[in-house]
Amino acid sequence: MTSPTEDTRAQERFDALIAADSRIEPRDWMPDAYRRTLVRQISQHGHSEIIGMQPEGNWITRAPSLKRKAILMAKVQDEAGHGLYLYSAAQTLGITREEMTQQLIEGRAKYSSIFNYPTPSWADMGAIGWLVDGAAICNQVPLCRASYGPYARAMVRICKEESFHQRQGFEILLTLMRGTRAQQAMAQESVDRWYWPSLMMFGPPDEHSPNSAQSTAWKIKRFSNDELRQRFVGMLVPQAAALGVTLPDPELRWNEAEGRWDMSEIDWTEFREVLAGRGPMNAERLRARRAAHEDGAWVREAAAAYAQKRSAAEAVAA
Ligand code: FAQ
Repeated sequence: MTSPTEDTRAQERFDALIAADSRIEPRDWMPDAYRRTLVRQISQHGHSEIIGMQPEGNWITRAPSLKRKAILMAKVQDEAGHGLYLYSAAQTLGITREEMTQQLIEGRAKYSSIFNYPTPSWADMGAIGWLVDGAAICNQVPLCRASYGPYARAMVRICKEESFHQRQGFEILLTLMRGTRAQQAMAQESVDRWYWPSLMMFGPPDEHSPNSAQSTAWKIKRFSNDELRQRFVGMLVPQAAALGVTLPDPELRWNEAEGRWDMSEIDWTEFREVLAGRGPMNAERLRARRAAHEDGAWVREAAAAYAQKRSAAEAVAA
């Protein structure tokens, strides 16, 4: 038990570290609400990477060439790795990997809305890389400066890999856009489907973002949802022109007077439906994750038995 004076001093130290833009480390005292916010965000982020393997995993057996298959496999493997870094970062806050997995497979945890959409065409591999990884980078580069050390450090490595992913997606779309009319149409159709969901990845508009004020005060978030969405659109416009694809928003234009992009209203009803578990692929994503967990039970048992055998052998040798 700590005394009220000790608690006040700990809080003051925490506030001073945040004010000085220093990092909070796992051994440091932190308010319970800060810990809970980080567990929430980091575990959701980890779940997104893990569930995020499914839409692309769908194309590994059908990639159009051996080279494309190898690249796609490497990308999906990177996503598994990102999930593991993030789960490890969350574990430093006191939650176990098993708890996080249970929350996910029981449908109690959120993961990014974007992974509840289907991938019916090969061009979707390009659109996911260009738009989904592009949005992920925009959101995650500022998280490299998040106040919690293990999260910020995980982000540095993740962002390096995401920027490679984004380029490979762009290159898939560029190849299609330099191809036949049918390939160009496939690329455009895919961009039309992924554009709006990728804008939703940044979260609700600022005035409906309940967590933003506190997360910004704690320097977990450095920019608001709408600021990052604007930055993302600004990044896409010249890239879309280079690709020769049209962004599916007739209202999209630069507003010189206000220094921002004007755009059509995002369909927030669709966003809320996806978050409520009623998106096109929510049920399938959870079913597949649950099945993978159950199918992997023997691997976990074998690994635990091996670890026990090894530590028993080490105890005898010592
Ligand atoms: N989907 O008050 P806010 C990737 C929830 S990784 C689902 O604004 P906050 C890599 C939010 O959790 C993509 N839920 O919340 C890849 C909150 O609910 P809660 C994942 C969403 O936390 C690429 C409620 O709405 N990236 O793509 C979404 O301040 C390709 C109210 O929202 C991250 O997780 C959404 N889109 O801001 C992998 C980045 N948006 O928890 C494979 C880290 C909001 O109170 C292939 N996370 N919600 O019940 C963040 O930066 C923040 O958590 C935000 C949301 C910006 C997502």
